[in-house]
Amino acid sequence: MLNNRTLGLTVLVGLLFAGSASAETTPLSEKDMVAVSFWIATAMMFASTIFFLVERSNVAPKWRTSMTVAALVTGVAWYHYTYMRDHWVAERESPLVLRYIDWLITVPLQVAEFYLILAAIGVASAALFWRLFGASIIMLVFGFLGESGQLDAMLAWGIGVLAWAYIVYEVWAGDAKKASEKASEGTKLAFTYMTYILTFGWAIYPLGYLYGEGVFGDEDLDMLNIVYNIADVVNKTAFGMMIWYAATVDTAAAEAED
Ligand SMILES: *C/C=C(C)/C=C/C=C(C)/C=C/C1=C(C)CCCC1(C)C
Repeated sequence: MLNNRTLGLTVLVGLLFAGSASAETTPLSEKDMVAVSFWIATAMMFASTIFFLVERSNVAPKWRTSMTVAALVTGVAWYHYTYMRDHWVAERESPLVLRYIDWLITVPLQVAEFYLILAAIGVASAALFWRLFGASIIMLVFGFLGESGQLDAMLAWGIGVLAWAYIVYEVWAGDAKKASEKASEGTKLAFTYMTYILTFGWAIYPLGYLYGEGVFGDEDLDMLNIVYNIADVVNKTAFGMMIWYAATVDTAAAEAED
């Protein structure tokens, strides 16, 4: 049987091997702030993955799956960031395809994370999961079609925003909010963080898109990438930290009861 520590170490070694695939990097210019933001995001994804895996064994068992999912989100992002940063440094061009491949995996994982929180407050259903999942895929597909120029950029943005707004509506207006009031302190916290992340954390992305389309002046791929990189750190690392914090609050409360 694998214990948590062995599991964590195995994943770490695997990640290091995967990362060495892109170890041959183009020199980094001190003027290239976008590249610097790619490097910082890469390191943060890596560090948070290790942190979530190790901390997993310090929280109550019912929170462990959430910690695992948080680690998968940052782990998958870490893997893609090692390539995205090279793509940027070598080409000075947006790693559009890599970015969307990453989101196509990490966004559904995040939806699964939301689902676990909704399940903890007792309002989750398979139908709700599929609605959130479906809306998130529509959002990403239209974002990709718009950014890659296969569809009118603003039309695609509008459809993407509608799909996102629907997700926001589901978590604010559904039964979840009311049901969460009866939940434990930690679960209540996790639910509140989730609503904030979905509303404010996810809002950073459609803003970054507008920089790329030149809505705020010239088309600005530097700002597009910096904004997306910040958004990823907020939504993946910081959200994972929030889940971890909620889990530790709940774990401490359960221990005090014993
Ligand atoms: C870890 C990656 C995450 C949480 C990515 C989230 C991405 C979004 C919330 C993207 C949203 C977009 C819209 C709301 C409008 C269309 C353009 C997108 C795809 C950037």
